[in-house]
Amino acid sequence: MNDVLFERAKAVIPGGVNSPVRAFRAVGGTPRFVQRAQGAYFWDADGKKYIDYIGSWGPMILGHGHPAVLEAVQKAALDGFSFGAPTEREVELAEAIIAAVPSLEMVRLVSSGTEAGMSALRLARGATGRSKIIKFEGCYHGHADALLVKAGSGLATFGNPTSAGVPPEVVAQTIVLEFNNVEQLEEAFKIHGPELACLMIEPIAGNMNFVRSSVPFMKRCRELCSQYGALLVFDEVMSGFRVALGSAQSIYAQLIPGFEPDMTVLGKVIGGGMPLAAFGGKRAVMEKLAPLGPVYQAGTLSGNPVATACGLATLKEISKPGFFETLGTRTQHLVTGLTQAAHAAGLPFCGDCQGGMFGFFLMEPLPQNYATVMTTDGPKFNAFFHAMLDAGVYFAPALYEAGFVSAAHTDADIDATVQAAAAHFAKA
Ligand code: HOZ
Repeated sequence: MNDVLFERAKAVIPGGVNSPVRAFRAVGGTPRFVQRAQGAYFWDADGKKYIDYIGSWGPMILGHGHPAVLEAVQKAALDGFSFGAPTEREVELAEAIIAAVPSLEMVRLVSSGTEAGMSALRLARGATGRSKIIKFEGCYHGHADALLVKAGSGLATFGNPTSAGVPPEVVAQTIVLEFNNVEQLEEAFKIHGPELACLMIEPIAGNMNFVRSSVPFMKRCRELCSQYGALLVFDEVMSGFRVALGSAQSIYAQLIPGFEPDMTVLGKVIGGGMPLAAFGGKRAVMEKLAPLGPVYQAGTLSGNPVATACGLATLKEISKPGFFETLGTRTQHLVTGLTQAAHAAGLPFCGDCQGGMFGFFLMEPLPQNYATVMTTDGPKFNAFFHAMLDAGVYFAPALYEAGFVSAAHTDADIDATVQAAAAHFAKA
């Protein structure tokens, strides 16, 4: 049935998918068409059950169909799908986001991570009156033109890190540097510092698998942005409310006294699986946005009443005491289990995780930048991916994507996953 659906899809949708990584092109085979999902599992069009480690690429932190979220969404849907006018729920969600992330004084709600990143960039340029920006190789900030240079995720998967259709003049102001390279960073600021509107970074890069910014690197990013008046923009679409309630920035704040970014881009978890994202920062910057200021940004579905209900119910659940401790322990259990299973078979393997987000590499040691991530053995990963898929375990169908554990995953799910991996490693 998956094959039949894929053939039908290919006739009417480019590549048969509405987002390239879903197509299984990198790993080969037929994408699984999802029929329904519950908790930590989904069932494909053939009725086969999978343990889901994608969770819609991050949003489903509570697992699928959490009763409190379902109830909130059902109630909201009865009140109306979309009004194009403000609602109390948008205010509540903005308040909840700000309460959890101290660097945020104001946020604007939008519908997708791409929209949030693109709008944050325009605001950074409008607020500073500067044009140049720094981004890092392997970091993906959505598919807005200016940010689609040497990006990770689907672009890395298909070996084409800069998209066609992006005019050179549009990216002429985008400076791309190596992730975690302090020397290059300092050099770039020396040359371009006074012209830089912002430095945009995924603090924990989830679009080149899972690579953390080192603490010295992050510290220098902060210092140099402050010194030259550029805004430090954290893209936490993946890591936001996923690695900790206060997002990745709360982890760096524990390691670097007084640390905070100037602006933050959020998505995924804050919508709980509905199309919802946000960008925010200090009041002085955010008040440059229309209707208060000269930087234009708008959206018919922004702050959608059903999406905000879903996001609010999700944030309420993940704010409960101990939520991230339990989730973090379970994710660590998975990464440790997979690592031990590979090592027991004499294979190189390493992984890292934070909260409910993880990555693993069929190599050692842990990569620190995109170039090293790119040296991973693709065919080896593909064999692993398919063995796991056959065993009913759904990891991302691409080397360059992070994975996600939800609160619905049980220790038994993790053990079953590790056992399936061990069986594969023993034969590999
Ligand atoms: N850009 C997403 C992965 N980092 C893929 C989204 C999707 O295919 O749903």
